[in-house]
Amino acid sequence: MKPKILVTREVFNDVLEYLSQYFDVTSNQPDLPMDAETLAANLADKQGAMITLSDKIDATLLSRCPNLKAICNIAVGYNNVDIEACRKAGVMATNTPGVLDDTTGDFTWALVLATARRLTEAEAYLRAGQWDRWKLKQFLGLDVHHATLGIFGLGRIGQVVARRAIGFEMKVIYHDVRRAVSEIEEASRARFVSKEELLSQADIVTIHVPYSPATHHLIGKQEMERMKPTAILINASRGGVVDDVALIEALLSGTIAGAGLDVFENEPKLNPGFLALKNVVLAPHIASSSKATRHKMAMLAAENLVAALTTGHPPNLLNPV
Ligand code: 8YV
Repeated sequence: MKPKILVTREVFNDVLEYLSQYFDVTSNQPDLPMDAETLAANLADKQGAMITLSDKIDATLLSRCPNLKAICNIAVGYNNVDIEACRKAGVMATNTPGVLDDTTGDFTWALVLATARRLTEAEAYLRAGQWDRWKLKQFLGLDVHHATLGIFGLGRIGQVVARRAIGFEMKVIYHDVRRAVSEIEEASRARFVSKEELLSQADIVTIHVPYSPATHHLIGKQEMERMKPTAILINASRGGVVDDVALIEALLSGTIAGAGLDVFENEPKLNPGFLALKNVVLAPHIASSSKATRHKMAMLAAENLVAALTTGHPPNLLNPV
């Protein structure tokens, strides 16, 4: 008998076909929302699952799934999974590192340019039929070329973002919990600075750190007050790294000039304060969403699941014992 697995969200057909060679697959192709109770009920008799960031895996859920051996996240970030609880329950947890760095880095630049040059604000004005004449001082924005880019987190995605900045002839500074090795600093042409220096010197602050209790509200009221009033803040990492209430206040009061956001606290129910603001570019957590990359992510999660349940050694194991 094939092991039973659950795929919690709609995935590509060929990924399901691949999984079906090894498993008895229950999949949520209609993509119906699954609350904690539905997820637990569906997982109760399964040995494995392919999940997304909306599926919370904690000790309570695991206690209801005695057969579970592997949880494979279709994401590089895994703050939706309690890794320690998985370890205690003997459940392997995996993620999808590497395959989405370039695509997420590209999208970060879409946010940088759209925010700096006020693209969505200008488009809304045009679509509303308000464009009656050319004006010299219309939608004056921030120059990206030759500006100072401040990167929080020079990991895989932060490095991609830094390398893209070379084309804009920018000065790149970064801050991280640990200083990067010199090869990475050279390839990124990035200089290590303190958190305070980064905030006060950067024209564009972009965040590329994972979410954890240590990075909760890494950027809050105080940090925004250290930024230049002309600066913009970009977040394509995780909601919760930025204090959304403080950000809305900073955008309203002119503490900073603008923000480009792909992620929010309490997704998908973002703070309605954002919707009333003109100086913010908003996206529904799509930074990794190119056709090719989302396919690679789903296939890598599937490969992790197959390896976990057939060999016990998935390539992207997060909780080795
Ligand atoms: C995913 C992401 O699309 O990989 C991550 O950590 O944030 C995105 O690329 C999302 O998490 C889907 O689960």
